[in-house]
Amino acid sequence: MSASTYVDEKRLAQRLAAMARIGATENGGVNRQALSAEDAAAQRQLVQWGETLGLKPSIDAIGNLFLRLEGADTGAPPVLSGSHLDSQPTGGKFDGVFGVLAAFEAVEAILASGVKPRVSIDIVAWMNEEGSRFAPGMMGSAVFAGNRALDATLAVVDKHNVSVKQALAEVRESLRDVPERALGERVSAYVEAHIEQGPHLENEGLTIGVVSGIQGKRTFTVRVDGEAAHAGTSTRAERRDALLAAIAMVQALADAMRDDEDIVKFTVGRFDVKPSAPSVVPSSVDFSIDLRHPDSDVLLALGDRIAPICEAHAGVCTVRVTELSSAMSLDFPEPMRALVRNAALRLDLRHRDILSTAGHDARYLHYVCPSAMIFVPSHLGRTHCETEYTSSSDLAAGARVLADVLSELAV
Ligand code: HGY
Ligand code: MN
Ligand code: MN
Repeated sequence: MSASTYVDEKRLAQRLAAMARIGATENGGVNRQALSAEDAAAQRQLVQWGETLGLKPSIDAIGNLFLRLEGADTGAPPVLSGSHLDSQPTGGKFDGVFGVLAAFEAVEAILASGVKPRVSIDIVAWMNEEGSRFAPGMMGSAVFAGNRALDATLAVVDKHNVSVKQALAEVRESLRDVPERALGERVSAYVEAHIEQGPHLENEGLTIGVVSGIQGKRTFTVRVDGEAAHAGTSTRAERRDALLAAIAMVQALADAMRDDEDIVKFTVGRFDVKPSAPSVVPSSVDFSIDLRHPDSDVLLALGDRIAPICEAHAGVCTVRVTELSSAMSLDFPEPMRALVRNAALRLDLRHRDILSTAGHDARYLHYVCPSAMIFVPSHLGRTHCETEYTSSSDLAAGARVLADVLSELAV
């Protein structure tokens, strides 16, 4: 019998519910930001569950956590499957964690099927996919794939000036029994299950999305410097109000990025005003820009307009635009997509090809091995919010497809 037969919907739902209690928010969501105490607790929980199945844990220098089901050929590069355990500050119960626990469920199903895989299967939880505490996101997978330097990544700080290196040392302390593994070992394939984070599968009555690729994304930080002054005594002529300059920049950028088709995605999600005191003219503003487009040429051209637009609206202030990440659109290889499609067909699950407009760790694995993604529906497309929801049966369907794809790749 195929591995998917052994996928247990209830067990998967129970594990997801247990993870959702770690960092649970009052409104039914999750706050489990990268390298927080909650993130560490989730990782410990995963390692404990792995022990019950005899899986071997390991962690690499950037904090990616792996659980290995050893294959018969111990020298062969493993197949990897997973996603991330970190969340947005007001995140949902499924973004990321579903991919990790679907991989766990798939491995448990493969074990139950009695088939010993030829190559090892590593379940992986990538470090800091979301990029809310430490920017940019997908740090773990980018360092693993050699797209980002380890030292520069360890030096990134959060808003309290805590570095990735410091925060990682604390997580490492709580996982001190987990052995270290070399960074960026060879991988034979990667498959990531994830919620769609859009409404299309649900609207079309489909259960599985065969992900065709991921749209491109560029991220920036903008620093606007003015000068603090008294709100009552300083004249308009004297003021160098960083907030007013930053607002002018954001409005001009939003106008420039606006397209009638609503394909360009432009977001300023962080906007920090200093000193943020009611009677002080703002001295500085830091804000983030997240820009996405499926056409890499358009993404490049639009992203290159950001700095000139900011400079044109700086007025008496100064501005510095720094690009944090630049990732072009990508297509997953057709043979990998066919594995997902054929597994869905055999399981009689309604499916279609779909482009991911959200980013995922699979982006970086795509650069080092044949990669694929499996989507399951997101109710009303809600995500990066506390009301994120996918039914247990849809989650189990995604895990079944994953179990059969992993068996094909590893057995
Ligand atoms: O930003 C993204 O697309 C992902 O959810 N981290
Ligand atoms: Mn995610
Ligand atoms: Mn996310």
